[in-house]
Amino acid sequence: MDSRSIRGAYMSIVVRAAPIYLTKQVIDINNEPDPIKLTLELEIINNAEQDVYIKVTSTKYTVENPEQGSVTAGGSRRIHPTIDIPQPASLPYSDTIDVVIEVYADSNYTQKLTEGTLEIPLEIDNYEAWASTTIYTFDEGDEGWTGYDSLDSKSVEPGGQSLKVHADTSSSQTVTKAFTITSPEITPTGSRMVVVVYTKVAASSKADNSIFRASLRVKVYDTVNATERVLNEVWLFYSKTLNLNESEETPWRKLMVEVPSDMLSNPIQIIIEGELYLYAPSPVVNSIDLYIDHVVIAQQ
Ligand SMILES: [Ca+2]
Repeated sequence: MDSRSIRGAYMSIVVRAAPIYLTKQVIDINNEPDPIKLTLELEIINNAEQDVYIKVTSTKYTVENPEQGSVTAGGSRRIHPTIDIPQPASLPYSDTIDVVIEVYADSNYTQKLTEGTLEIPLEIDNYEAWASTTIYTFDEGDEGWTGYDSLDSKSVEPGGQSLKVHADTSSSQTVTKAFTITSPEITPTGSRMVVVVYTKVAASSKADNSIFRASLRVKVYDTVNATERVLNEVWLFYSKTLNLNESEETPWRKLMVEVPSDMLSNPIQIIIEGELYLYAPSPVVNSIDLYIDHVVIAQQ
């Protein structure tokens, strides 16, 4: 995956964050609980000659799952710390989250080797209430979006629909399916554009020790210059193992990104691309479905 932003190097430990954290993390307040739960995706690359253990803390906010486990010598692993942010009293709300990456030599987190801090700018607002906002619900059809497999009755809006991408195994034990879902052309109307995408994934296993992965990237494409930029990338299933007759469906998750202002000169398209991966240890029909719904294009 394209994880380009190196935000800190601690001895020979490198932390890479998704591209969005280079700029700003936007959070749309709609459907958020209190506290808001912000899950980050960070890649820890351990170039040291010893295994290390990673703990994630913050001086400002509570990290729900601070102890993130080991990263082997010479290896890398993606971690997903969740940060609790109390609902602000008024909107818009701006702050900077300090994400402290602590590196330990032991699994009891007592021998600290080093630490470093990622500063992630944050803005919380009701983007759906911005003056110029389009919401694609897909409840009446695909609304000009392409690249999905079918419309499905799972929906953020009760009784509505979403876009679905499907993959399954049959005789082959490993299946990898890439997909690219593209919006209709969108004309920028102001100086800011925030994009919110609701997504979920569901997997079903017909054999013990089946493995599922699902990754997703949000990109913006300049239709005049034919250039594109990755705005965010996440794993919905990082490496999910299910056994015979087990299934799992995530809740709806929100991907929230701001389109950089220098990409707002020409008509753009939002591209949601990703990869589904399945492994079945025997020739059975394992399946995985990824859903896209309630895409908000907020402008002001
Ligand atoms: Ca819908």
